[in-house]
Amino acid sequence: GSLPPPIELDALVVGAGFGGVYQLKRLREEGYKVKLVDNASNWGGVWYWNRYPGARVDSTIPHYEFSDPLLWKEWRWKQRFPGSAELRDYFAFVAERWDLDRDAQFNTLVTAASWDDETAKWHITTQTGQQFIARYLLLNTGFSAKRHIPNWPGIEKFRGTFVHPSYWPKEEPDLKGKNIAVIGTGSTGVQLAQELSKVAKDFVLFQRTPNLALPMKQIEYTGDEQTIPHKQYPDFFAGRSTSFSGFSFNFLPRATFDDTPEQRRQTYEDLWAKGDFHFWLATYYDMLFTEEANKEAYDFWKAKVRARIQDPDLQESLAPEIQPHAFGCKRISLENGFYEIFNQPNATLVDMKRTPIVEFTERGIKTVDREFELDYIICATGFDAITGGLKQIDITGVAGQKLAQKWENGTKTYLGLCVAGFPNMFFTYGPQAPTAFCNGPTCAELQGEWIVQMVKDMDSAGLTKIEAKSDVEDQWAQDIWKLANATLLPKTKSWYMGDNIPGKPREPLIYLGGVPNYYKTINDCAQQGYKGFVRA
Ligand code: NA7
Repeated sequence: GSLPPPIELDALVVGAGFGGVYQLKRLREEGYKVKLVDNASNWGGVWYWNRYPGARVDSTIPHYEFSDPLLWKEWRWKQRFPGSAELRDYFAFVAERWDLDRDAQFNTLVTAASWDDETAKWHITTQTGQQFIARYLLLNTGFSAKRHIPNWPGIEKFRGTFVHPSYWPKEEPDLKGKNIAVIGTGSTGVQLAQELSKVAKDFVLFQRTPNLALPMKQIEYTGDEQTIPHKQYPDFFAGRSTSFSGFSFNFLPRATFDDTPEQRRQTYEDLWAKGDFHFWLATYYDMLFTEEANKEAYDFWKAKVRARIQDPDLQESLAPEIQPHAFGCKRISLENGFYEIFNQPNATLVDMKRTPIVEFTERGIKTVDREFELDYIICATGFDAITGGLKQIDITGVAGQKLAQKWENGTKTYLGLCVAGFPNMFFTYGPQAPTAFCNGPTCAELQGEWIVQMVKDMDSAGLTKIEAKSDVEDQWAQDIWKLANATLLPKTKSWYMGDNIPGKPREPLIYLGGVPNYYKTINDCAQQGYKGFVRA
């Protein structure tokens, strides 16, 4: 049949995770006509898609929730690190309390958006050809909207089930007693391994790089009691914008070797005992910046982990004698019994550095030295992180310029919020912002609030078009490199640097100056009349 006429809006919000939810709520509150669309069938963003066994956030509660008292006064979590299903329940609760459903349209994939300079509006097209016309295009597509599956030879030959965990079937497959392989040891692979090694007949984990994982220290909440008392919540939430990584904790004010070996050991032990990301993001301030400090942390980590693994070969694969990469410069996962898995007789670790995958076969996976017969292969090989989700939308800016083309040889943004040549388009949790080094809901609120204020300021000034200048964009890219070069991240292969996708430009995809500096920078810009932007 014929398509309905385009829907005219003040803003189209793309993405139903924390970022999009916050913007829909706030912009509507300010009186704007807003719609939110998402390719998923419901709320949750990453938590809609990632429903594989063991899927769980590794930020604690109450870091990982909205700061609105209307919500937290009523909502009760069951775990300190909630699982995917509980997070979806939370989103349903938020949608209900904030009355979001009436402005959401699910099962709607945005495929293209094109800027019309004459009217200063975006024309947005979905997969079904539906059109939206919006003054502002607000992309909250997260950092993992585009899956990555390596092109190993023979994948199509495999007769069993092959799945990327972010496409987990809604109808839970019966994995009990099956032969199961997981490829990849990022957060997803670690979480899957913990669950599936318990139910599989034979379980095989394919590891290319060891995950320098830290003990999660999960807590079950039975009654009203949560780790942080409610009366402390307002201070707690306010504190997120003063922490390097958007949590309630921060780096210690002293350097690793300011302490005596005795004091240092005690400090490490204390951080370790707290679980969570403390050993990563609440440790000596020089850990991510100097090799000696980093190695000291690694050596402590290594001794702790090796003590949990019986087999010396496995010790060497999982916690190598020689530090494999800078600690904390590749995403650390939080684990629950991960290192004990391989003490079980049904579990095998394939160290792909020693025995790489040669090909997939009808029956399973062939490495250089053997073939594994498998029923399930779960390809936990991650995402074209941070930029992939934006580049896969066909976005056309001023004078026909395409976003994907503009970013072909390197990412350019201003403030990690927008792009020169693409007026009135803003994104959260995207490239060159604290993304992934900032707790998600923290960034959703800090960046989201900035965007809402910007829209309001435009209207009170009677302006309709806001666009970053290209010289400030070049400067921002330089700043991003400078901040990164002060750390050990550029020396480490990771998706933070674009290393995981063949052919992707190698560059720091995130802002490493910490949340407080970032927050100050974007707020200063606004206060100085949106310095670096042309507004008309
Ligand atoms: P990640 O963290 O990108 O992990 C992907 C894993 O897959 C990682 O261990 C990779 O090894 C491995 N991988 C990727 N490509 C290959 C190839 N070609 N061969 C062998 N191994 C490969 O994705 P996750 O889904 O686990 O986590 C994503 C984020 O979600 C996570 O960081 C949190 O922020 C939440 P590598 O380390 O590159 O050697």
